[in-house]
Amino acid sequence: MDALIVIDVQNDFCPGGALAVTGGDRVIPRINAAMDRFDATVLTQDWHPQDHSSFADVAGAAPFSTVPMPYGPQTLWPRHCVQGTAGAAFHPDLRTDADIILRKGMRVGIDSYSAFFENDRTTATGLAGYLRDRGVTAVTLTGLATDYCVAWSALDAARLGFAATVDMAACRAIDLDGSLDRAVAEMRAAGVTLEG
Ligand code: VGL
Ligand code: ZN
Repeated sequence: MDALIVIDVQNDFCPGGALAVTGGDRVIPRINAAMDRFDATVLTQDWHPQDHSSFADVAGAAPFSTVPMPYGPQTLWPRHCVQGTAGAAFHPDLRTDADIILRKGMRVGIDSYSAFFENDRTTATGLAGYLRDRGVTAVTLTGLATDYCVAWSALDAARLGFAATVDMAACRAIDLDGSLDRAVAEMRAAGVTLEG
């Protein structure tokens, strides 16, 4: 069984949003078309409380700077995807007739880039169990952003034993200080297939 995982195609990551990814909305037609070709479809939604510790204004430091957290270095972001806001909603053109919608990043003290684990890389979201219960052995990842939530999800999928593919044409990157090149190298080294 093959699953399509669509990461964080939300207004705040699209043009005009609080943490806009260049061309973020351009991935939508390809993702919508792909949804019919998979046995299971998963959407994720970055879903932060308003006082989330990854927000630069909460931490009192510059956006895109890095601070130490108990679980490791954490990049600080402009406030984005606050629970229940228009920015946290899926882009209106995205198909939302998925099998499951997984929200992540809800805990104040820890970020969650990956759909599988919070940023301590050990606290599970439950997605692996869901996929295994559905008989899924292979996952294709799409969405935003290539170098953060997509890459971390792909690396975890491979680590968990799923055959992992990233459809690069259905992703767009933030690309902060070489983060895209690093993410691509890490994904290749982990055996993730990059296509598109
Ligand atoms: C993301 C930064 C902060 C992402 C989410 O979806 O890639 N990036 N929160
Ligand atoms: Zn976030």
